[in-house]
Amino acid sequence: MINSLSKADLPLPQPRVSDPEVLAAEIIERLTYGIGKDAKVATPHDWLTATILVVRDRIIDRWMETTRAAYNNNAKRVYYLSLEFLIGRLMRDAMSNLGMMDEIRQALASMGVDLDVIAGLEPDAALGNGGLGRLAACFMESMATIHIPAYGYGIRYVHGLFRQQMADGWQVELPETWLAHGNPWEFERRESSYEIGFGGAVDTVAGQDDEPHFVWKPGERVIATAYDTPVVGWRGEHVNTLRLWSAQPIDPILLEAFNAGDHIGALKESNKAETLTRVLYPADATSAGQELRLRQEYFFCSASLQDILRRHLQQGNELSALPDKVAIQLNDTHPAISVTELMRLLCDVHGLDFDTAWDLTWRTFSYTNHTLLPEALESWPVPLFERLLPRHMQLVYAINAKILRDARKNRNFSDHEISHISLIDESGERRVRMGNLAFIGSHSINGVSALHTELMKETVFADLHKLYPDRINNKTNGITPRRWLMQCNPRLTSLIRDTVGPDFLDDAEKLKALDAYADDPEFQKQFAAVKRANKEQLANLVASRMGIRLDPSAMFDIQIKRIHEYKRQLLNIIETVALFDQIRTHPERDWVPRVKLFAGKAAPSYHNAKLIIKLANDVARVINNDPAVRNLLKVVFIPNYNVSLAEVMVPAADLSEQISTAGMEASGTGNMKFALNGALTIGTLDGANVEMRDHVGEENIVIFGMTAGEVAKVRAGGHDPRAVIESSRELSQALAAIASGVFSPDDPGRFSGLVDGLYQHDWFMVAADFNGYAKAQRDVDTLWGDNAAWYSKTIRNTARMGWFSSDRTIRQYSADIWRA
Ligand code: B1H
Repeated sequence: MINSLSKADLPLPQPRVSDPEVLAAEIIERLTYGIGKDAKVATPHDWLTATILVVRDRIIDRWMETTRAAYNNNAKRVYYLSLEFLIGRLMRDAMSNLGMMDEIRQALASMGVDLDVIAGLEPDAALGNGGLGRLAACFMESMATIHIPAYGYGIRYVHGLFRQQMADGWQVELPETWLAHGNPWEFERRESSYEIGFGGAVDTVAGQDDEPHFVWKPGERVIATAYDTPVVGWRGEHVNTLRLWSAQPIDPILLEAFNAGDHIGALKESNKAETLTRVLYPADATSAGQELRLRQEYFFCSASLQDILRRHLQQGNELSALPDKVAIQLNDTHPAISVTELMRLLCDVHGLDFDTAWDLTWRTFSYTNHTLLPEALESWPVPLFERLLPRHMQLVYAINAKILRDARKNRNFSDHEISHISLIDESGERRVRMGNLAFIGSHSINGVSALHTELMKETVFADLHKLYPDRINNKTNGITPRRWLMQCNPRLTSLIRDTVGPDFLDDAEKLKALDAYADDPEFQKQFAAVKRANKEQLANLVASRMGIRLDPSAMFDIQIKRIHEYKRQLLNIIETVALFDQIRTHPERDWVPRVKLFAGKAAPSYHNAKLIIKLANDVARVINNDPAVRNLLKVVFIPNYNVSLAEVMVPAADLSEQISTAGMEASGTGNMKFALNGALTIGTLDGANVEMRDHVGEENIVIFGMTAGEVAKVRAGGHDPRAVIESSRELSQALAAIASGVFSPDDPGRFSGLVDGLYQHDWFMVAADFNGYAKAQRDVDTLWGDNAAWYSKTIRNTARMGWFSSDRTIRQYSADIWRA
């Protein structure tokens, strides 16, 4: 009968209430009618799915309202294009933001189900490698929280980041299967699908005007289908969409081939299409450089841009209004091909002339750079680019010609400068520089910490910065306090609320009110009790997963992040070995009991990173089994680091290790999570550590080591690591022990290569910074001995970290870049 009603008369669904009894009834209903399970035989997974569906219903009401409001206001929308969204588990986040955690807990308990048990079964969606992907997830939550109409666009990888297992202390990679039990959060949108082409050729046809028109005839095509996940902000007021694309073949099966008996050949196309979105590249801060990666990048950019233009036009907007209604943020260069794709759509599909299209394009895009590491800067061999994306290659040349002509004519750029700003790197095999393409195609280029942004101007983008001096700006990263305080640390959240009231829940900067309690002995006691309980929780996890017992009264000293030489887990391990020596040599001294905790994944092809994991495990085995250490030192490498593990480790840290070689960590965000949760930071003046020092006060953070400027100077002027090592007895003895096989008696030479690297070049300044680091660690010991001083500092960290909320970061993007 719906046909006879006008759409305005359609009945609206009943608004949902969140009373435990109603919730319990709904969960049962979902179990029965949604999943087809009798409550009596439902598995914990069934309960999880039913609960998620009930929580999801509450989000959907708001989702529709939000989407409708953006449409009615014809609001400017923000599109965050990212090859990674490291979202982790969603259920707790959603319940907490909707304020229905206690009610759901009660509803489940009334049916004999433990919320914590089923929450622990939710897969950890690891569609990202590390900081860059997690930042995208924090940004999505903050954009919803501060009511910015936004879409995240990415890839729905069937396999996220690999599962890490330890085999005799070595990392082994296993496939991750987050979709094995289905994904109740997502909605497949078959109606939102687009054709994506690859290869083929470009035809030129004469247009009515003088300009030739180009028609790309791709040799291959696949379909991109959208899967939408709602992203709910704090207090559930605004819901945005994370739209992830999945690749499907145009013809699921080639029937002709099948009927001719070629059963494998009949599925070839289908397999090829599905391969496109099957796995996330596990490289972090390194360019993957494979054809499949370029295909992934183009696939998701093309689908996203077609979708964005469709929405823009469907609203009745003119193409000329694109920069007023659409802001597209490129999360690093991974989506940089979008610049040429938008040009292609505007020129070839919508018939705009090149100059008009270019003007709309660079005014619409903005680009965030996340690293200066040369190995991470993406570039594609011209022949590969040309074969896969022939039309885009033409556009690269056309854009390049326009920019270079202008630079030479109007700005008097020299040949040398021209060679640096060119989209084509001609220094060896010709390659397309994606960083330059993203820069030239954007009106804003931002770094992710103050230091990183300055270094960007001085190094990789020095010449482009000279050409466009107004475009580079800084947006220091942030973290969402919902997940990284309220949700992962409910004990601390309650204590803060009981002490200073609830204002900080809506504005993290209100945490400042805690400052007044930093020296209050009673509050210190409560703060310490929270830390202690969180440490017990982590100790339980370690005991149950690894069979290792930890003493929660020891200092928990934690380094968790991707394993990379520049992050210097090696420095931490070497210092641990030196400490081990000292404890055995001077058993009479008053050593502070410490637990050194590590976790993190290494890129599967990164040999030294994998060796560092093995070293951590070898050192752990020897130290943990040495009776002379008398439990004064324990070393633990927890396998399979992911968002959920971080949520347990971050609140339990006393000491946060942020010890990268200065100038190499663009920002870091783990550093912020720890400090917010009341850990003391030991760190270098790198990335956002510099700004953290400014905010928490230099007396409340332990800084050591060379500055970025000093590192650059020493690298240029010749560093003599051998002399440095030989002048430090502690360091040379620790290195000798590692190199000679004290920790690897089964293969004494296992680590000689790692140690040789330190003697020969010490690129990451491990030897150079060792003494400063070791001394800083002893200063930390001294502080630990003074309980009141320790908590006075750590409380001030929590109190002063509010500025690092991603709400602040997003407000800055919105005000300065998106103008949304
Ligand atoms: C960061 C990456 C990255 N920077 C290439 N660059 C990748 C590069 O798969 N790839 O090809 C993946 C990731 N990730 C990190 O971004 C920085 O190292 C951190 O310092 C920073 O905090 C984070 C967020 O800005």
